[in-house]
Amino acid sequence: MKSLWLISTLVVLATAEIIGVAPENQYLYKPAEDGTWRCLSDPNIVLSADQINDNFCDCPDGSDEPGTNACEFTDDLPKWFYCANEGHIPKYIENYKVNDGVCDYDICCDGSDEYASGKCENKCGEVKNQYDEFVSAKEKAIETALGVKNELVEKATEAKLALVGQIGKLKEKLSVDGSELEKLILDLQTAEEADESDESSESSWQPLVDELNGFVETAENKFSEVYENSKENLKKVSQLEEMLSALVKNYNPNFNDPSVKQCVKFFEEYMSNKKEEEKSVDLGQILQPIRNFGSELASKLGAIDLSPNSAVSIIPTFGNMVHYYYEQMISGFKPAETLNVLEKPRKVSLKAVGKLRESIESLQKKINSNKAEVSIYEENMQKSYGARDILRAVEGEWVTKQIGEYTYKLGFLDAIYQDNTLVGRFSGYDEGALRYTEGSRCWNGPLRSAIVETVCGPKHDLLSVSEPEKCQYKFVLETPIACTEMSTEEIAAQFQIDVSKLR
Ligand code: MAN
Repeated sequence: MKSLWLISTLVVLATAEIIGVAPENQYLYKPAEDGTWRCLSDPNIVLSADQINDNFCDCPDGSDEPGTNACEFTDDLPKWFYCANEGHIPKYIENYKVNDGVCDYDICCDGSDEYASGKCENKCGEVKNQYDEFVSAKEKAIETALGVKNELVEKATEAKLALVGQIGKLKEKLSVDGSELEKLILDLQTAEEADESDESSESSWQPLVDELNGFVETAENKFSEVYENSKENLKKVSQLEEMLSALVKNYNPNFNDPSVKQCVKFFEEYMSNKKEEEKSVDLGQILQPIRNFGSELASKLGAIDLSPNSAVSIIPTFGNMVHYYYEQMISGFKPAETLNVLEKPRKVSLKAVGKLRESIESLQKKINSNKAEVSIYEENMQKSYGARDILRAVEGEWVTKQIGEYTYKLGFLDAIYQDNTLVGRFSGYDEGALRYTEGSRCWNGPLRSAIVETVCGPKHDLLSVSEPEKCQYKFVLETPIACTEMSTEEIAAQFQIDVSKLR
């Protein structure tokens, strides 16, 4: 009964149009004048026109059965049935789904895939509504997401510019510091050379120092001799004074001797004019300043800075040193004042060399740290952060979501964690996917790693996670980063009918 219905239906359709064939291909099924028809890929096989859609497969390419499932659907020779879907979008369905008792509204909303039973009523109106809603919602979402993405692009551009600026500034500093360093090194060389020549001049002073020491010794001896003589003379004067004192005390004033009287008068005048007895001075004490001066002068001569840059411009001559010594002696061995040029010790230049070294060291440290910073930034500039460097905009951002038994945390340019287990560290971004590698080792397995596929959406959201291989994870992340302009066809391709909502 059913097959009778099928045949009669097909006959009716045959006169009008070939079922399962799109209007633009109907001409391929036009029979010849003599009522014959040839298989499309094998024109040698001649059939009669009523063998088309007779539910028997005659042509090897299956072209004689576009409206039935009589010819087998294979991967290398798929067979498609055309659904007109009047009022909505025409589509093709696999021929094995034709008249299989299932209403495939996601493809044939008009129910024509079940034309034999006629059990599937046309729902293209409802499906179209769902589709229109989906498309407009999707277009809106894409628009919003693209807006967010544009902001991210701006942020990324700013971040990159800031980085370029930072590198520029650091390089400028490096160049200034580099010149400063060169200058300091030159200064140091000069100071060290001066120091060396100072040392050599020190040795050239040595004979002079030796001569001076000899002179001091001779002077000491001579002075001791004079001192001893004067002591002897003082003793004689004192004896004479004693004798005259006895005369003054014992002479007879009644005895008129003018010579004696004049002598007594002179002596009394002498005694009254005489200063208080000078304290006796120890010779060692007197000689000590001479010795001190000698050794001080010798050490100062050794220490004097005679370098070309030295502040010491007057080099003492032997003559003025002798003069100094003489002055010292006659001024009661007071500390030296006249040769204060000798007060300029070499320590000043040593201090300057030390200071220069310190400055060079700290400048070198600064330069090294700035160089390291520049190389980090330059390395960063080389990294692949996607078109227009968009990932720079999400640096430091994390997306967290509980999926199944774990809480996943994804840091864009950082790492992914499964609870506290490191799944991987960010290692690159290409073909729209983020890669994370070098995670913690899987028990008896490899280091954990992940691929994060991105799909367009207005916000960042982890949609799913799977583990296709042990400890190798696949995440699906919704993010504006993945958004691009989409054609209506591309949006339509994403539409999936919600059969549960069909009345
Ligand atoms: C943990 C998780 C899993 C992983 C096993 C491997 O349980 O990281 O994802 O498969 O370790 O031992």
